Amino acid sequence: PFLLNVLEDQKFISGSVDTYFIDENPQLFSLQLTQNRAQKLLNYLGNVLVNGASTPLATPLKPADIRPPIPALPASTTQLAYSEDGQLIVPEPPKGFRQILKASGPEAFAKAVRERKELLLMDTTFRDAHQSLLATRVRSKDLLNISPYVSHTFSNLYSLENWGGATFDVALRFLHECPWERLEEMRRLIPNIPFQMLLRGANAVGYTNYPDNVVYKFCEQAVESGMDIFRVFDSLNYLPNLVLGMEAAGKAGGVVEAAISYTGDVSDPKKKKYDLKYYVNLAQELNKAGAHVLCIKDMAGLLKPQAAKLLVTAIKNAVPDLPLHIHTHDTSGAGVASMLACAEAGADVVDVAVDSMSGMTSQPSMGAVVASLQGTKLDTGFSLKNVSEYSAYWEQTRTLYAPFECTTTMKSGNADVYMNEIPGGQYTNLQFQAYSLGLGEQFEEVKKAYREANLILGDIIKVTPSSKVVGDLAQFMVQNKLSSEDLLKRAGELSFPKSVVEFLQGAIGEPYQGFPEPFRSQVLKDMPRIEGRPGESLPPLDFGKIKDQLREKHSLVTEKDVLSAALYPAVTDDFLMFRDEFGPVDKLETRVFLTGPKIGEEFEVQIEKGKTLHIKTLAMAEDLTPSGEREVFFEMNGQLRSVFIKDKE
Ligand code: 3PY
Ligand code: ZN
Repeated sequence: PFLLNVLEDQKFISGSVDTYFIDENPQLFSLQLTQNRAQKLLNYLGNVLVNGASTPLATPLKPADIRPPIPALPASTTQLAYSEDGQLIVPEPPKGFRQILKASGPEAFAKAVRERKELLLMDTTFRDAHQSLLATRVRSKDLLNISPYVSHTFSNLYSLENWGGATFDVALRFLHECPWERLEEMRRLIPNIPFQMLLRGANAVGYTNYPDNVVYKFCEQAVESGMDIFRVFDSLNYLPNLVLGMEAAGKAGGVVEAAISYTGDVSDPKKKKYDLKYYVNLAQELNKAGAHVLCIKDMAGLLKPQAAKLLVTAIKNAVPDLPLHIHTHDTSGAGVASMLACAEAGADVVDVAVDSMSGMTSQPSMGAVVASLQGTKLDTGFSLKNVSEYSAYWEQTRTLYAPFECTTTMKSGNADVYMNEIPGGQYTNLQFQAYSLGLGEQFEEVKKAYREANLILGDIIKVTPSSKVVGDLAQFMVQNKLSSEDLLKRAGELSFPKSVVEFLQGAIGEPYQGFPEPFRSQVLKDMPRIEGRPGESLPPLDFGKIKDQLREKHSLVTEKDVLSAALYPAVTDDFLMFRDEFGPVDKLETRVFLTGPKIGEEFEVQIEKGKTLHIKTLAMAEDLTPSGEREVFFEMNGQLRSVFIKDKE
């Protein structure tokens, strides 16, 4: 309060006092005052009301006008409560695998997992499920609301996948929230379950290879912010890239879960390139390189039950000591059957998403796997009652994200994925893009072209970012009406998408059995080529320089913002600008964040512990000011406030 008085003092405002103290101690006068942030939020709300959503909405569907009920904690525990200063008090949850990890380290954790006879589960609801079904748009607020419940009810999970992949980029770019804060907040509410992230090897959580020091520093900060298990993959299964990511995760103190991206079909003798020998050999290499856990990452959902049995058995025989964790997508509809086959064959952990966030391009259903194993030696120990309470929360929460629903276009799974091999998240995206062009039938063409593009590129592993290369080439073929034959004939004269050219140059690594020739030479001609691991030839990034540049432009810049900027310079710059202007928009409810409050609506926003704003939207002026602004009126904590918003219409 004293600080506010100073800032509001007329003598101070007029500048007639000596302000050297302020100049020399700017941190004491940070603009992050409650008043200030509240005003920024009103500006945000005014903006959405006057100019519409601040984040692009993919469909005209509106978020539901509901507050999803949060299930009560188990009856034996004290329920959630707030302390006098508004801090959420969460009773201590049961111990989980994280306690073993923290007390005894990654090797002991892996050993405990390996010794467990029952099947363990990773819940992907907080990451891959919404990345696949809701365009990665689930906000921190909705994750945090259900976090205490997860911590208390699902304490026996192997892990909760809640970070990495596309969530980092989308949080900053579209949700205007800091991914690091999300991680730290989830950690505070879930101290017992290991957190798991998806690390794209040398691409970290981006789409391109970064200098090594970026990947190392990223992992270090992730562990410091609460991350435990790093699922490290490379989009070409290129060992040097994988090893770089593994070393970065391991050095940071994380559990190294080394992932083999799966493609083809090991149960089909006609598919020769990626056979059992290929996968077993890679598993052995990853074991040698220091993996604590092995993973089969079936990003497109191609692992049929019969193939699952063969693959799990072969890897278990070759590397018996490491836990084996299986990831899949349910695109074809065979996901539950495959995960059961994996479990039967000796896999230690499988991935599931809670029922209402499962199926189609997401993971197989948690409830279905739990129920299928009840009473068997692999029984997961979870209760269907808890799974269904958790599912009910997500069923409702999902309706807040109606503008991003994949079900606008996708009505069922489709076994054609075995032919086109499109990864889950990309499958949804490509279908959506085709439909938004008004051409449902275009999706059929894109899928056919995707298959052809993959063969032109040499039948490669397809997962972010190599999947984007194939997708870009497929769209290029469809748009320019090029058949495979045309494209190969005219390879020397066509102007290919940038991602395709860079892939052929070696910018994301080397594909198994090399680049496709003569296609590569015809496209590249005398363009430069990268030999070996791309990150090796990139100069280290100067973090100090980035920090200085950010501090020149933005009011509050943390070490974590510097890391965000190292990965996504332009996106982070926009994010910081947005935060400077509009404050903590992550604290708004999802419907209000996306489409703004209704006129007359009253709601609360807790901007920090003990600081709750009571806001009522009163009215919007009908007329514009001479400078084209519209006044929007609010009541905030009982006081009338208004903001002037430039009307962009
Ligand atoms: C990602 O890289 O985000 C993926 O989910 C790949 O499967
Ligand atoms: Zn996935």
